Amino acid sequence: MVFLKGVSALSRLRSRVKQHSSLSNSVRWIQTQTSSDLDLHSQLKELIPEQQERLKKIRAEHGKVQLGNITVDMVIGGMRGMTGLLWETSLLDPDEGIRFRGLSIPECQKLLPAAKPDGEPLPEGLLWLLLTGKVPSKAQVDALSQELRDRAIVPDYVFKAIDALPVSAHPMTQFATGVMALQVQSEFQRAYEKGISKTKYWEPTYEDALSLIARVPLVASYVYRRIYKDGKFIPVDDSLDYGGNFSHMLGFSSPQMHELMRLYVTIHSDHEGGNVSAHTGHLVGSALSDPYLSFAAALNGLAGPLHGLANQEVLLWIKSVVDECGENISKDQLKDYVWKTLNSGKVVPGFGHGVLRKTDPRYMCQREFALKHLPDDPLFKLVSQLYEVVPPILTELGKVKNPWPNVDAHSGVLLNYYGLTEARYYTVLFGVSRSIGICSQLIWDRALGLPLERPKSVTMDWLENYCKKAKAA
Ligand code: NMX
Ligand code: MLT
Repeated sequence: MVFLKGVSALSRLRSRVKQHSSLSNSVRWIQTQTSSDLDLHSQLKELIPEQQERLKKIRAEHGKVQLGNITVDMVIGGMRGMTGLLWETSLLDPDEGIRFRGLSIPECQKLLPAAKPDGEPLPEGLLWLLLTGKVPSKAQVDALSQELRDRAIVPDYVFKAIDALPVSAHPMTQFATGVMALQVQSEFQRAYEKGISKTKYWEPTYEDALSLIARVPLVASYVYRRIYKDGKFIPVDDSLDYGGNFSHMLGFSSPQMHELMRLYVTIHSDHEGGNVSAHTGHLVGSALSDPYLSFAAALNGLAGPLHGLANQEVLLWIKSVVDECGENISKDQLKDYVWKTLNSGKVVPGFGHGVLRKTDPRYMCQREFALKHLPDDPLFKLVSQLYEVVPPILTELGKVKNPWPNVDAHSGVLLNYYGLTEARYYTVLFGVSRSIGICSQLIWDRALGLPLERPKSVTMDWLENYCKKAKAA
């Protein structure tokens, strides 16, 4: 209760800062004038017209070029392999994995500014990269960190909306509810109601997107402390960066956990446009729903077990292995357990992918983190054993297109090692991270004037008739 009051006081204090927003805006404007290279908004403003021209040219010159054929398999099979979306911030190669604006994960680890020498990339740097396509300097990242801190204001009614739910509600339900309550502050909605011209849509979208990214760690940590720490909330530490502060507000102060959080948020931020959460955010945004509405919808997709909830499922499954067989499990025992899972009609969580056909590089960089910091952890050892045991079994099934581990196969054991043991919470961490990719693309969606998304659907009757006619012709 004492801490709840602390949070209320903090948000009241921040509301007061917000009331003086004209002052803080003018301060930001003066900074822009003297050192424009530090201001993300002004960089974007310069970039947008040239990218608008670029897209116009692509359409004018190549609008009728075919990108592939649509087959009946694709229509029935969840649109696999069907190219149908424009997504600027990242691109996924089936064999190589994700590239953020052209940079692989190891390249991001090398090039993006870190909190300490040879440290993990700061997520703010990735946000800058996703938005501008340019690797930021440390000074630019520090300026963006500060901007996010300034925007991290969460009104009390958001916490009250969460408090209206039973503590037993799933953390993702509580988190998505908090994000919906944040929507009350949408600048896009306000501007639209006032009749903003479509040429300016990107500006209030930028405001909402940056504010949303800044605020979700406060909402997410509130949910965590409410459910698992008797409502003893921890206020923001304004001396910390985005990932470090998120870890701090959750209650984890070790420098290694801060580093893990920076890496975690960076690698989970974006995975091109077709995954369920990104696609949902983009689809809902295409109706000109503001970033809060779009991102809340995306979170509801992320909460499904075949998508983001898989990280929860992995740790629960690993713990069920330990409960049944102990930590020193033999390879044969592990094989039997995997078959038992499959024979009971379940998937092996953390393995397989809709696009990837090799081990996910997000899995590999987490493995490297574990080898460096927790090589003797028994659960990490179990994850390593699974890497050997599961792929041959999934291959033997004959139908699994990708038997290799994905990002979710590894994240839980790292968090568990540093004391974040509550698996049901893990998807919320994924959600906070994904705000960076989805919101970055939403800004570009509005800047490029992308239209309402509306693919054609057909019925089974339609398919049968079409195929009969095609055969006869
Ligand atoms: N365990 C058991 N069966 C699997 C697995 C797995 N890990 N992966 C795929 N299959 C099955 C799949 O269920 C399907 O069976 P059926 O024809 O009986 O319906 C068959 O293999 C063909 O599926 P694919 O074409 O290989 O995979 P698809 O693209 O449909 O699905 C996933 C991709 C990720 C949904 C699937 O691999 C899966 O269910 N994996 C486990 C859950 C998981 O780890 N999800 C996280 C994905 C990453 N993320 O964060 O979102
Ligand atoms: C993701 O990060 O969104 C997942 O790997 C799922 C996907 O890309 O389809």
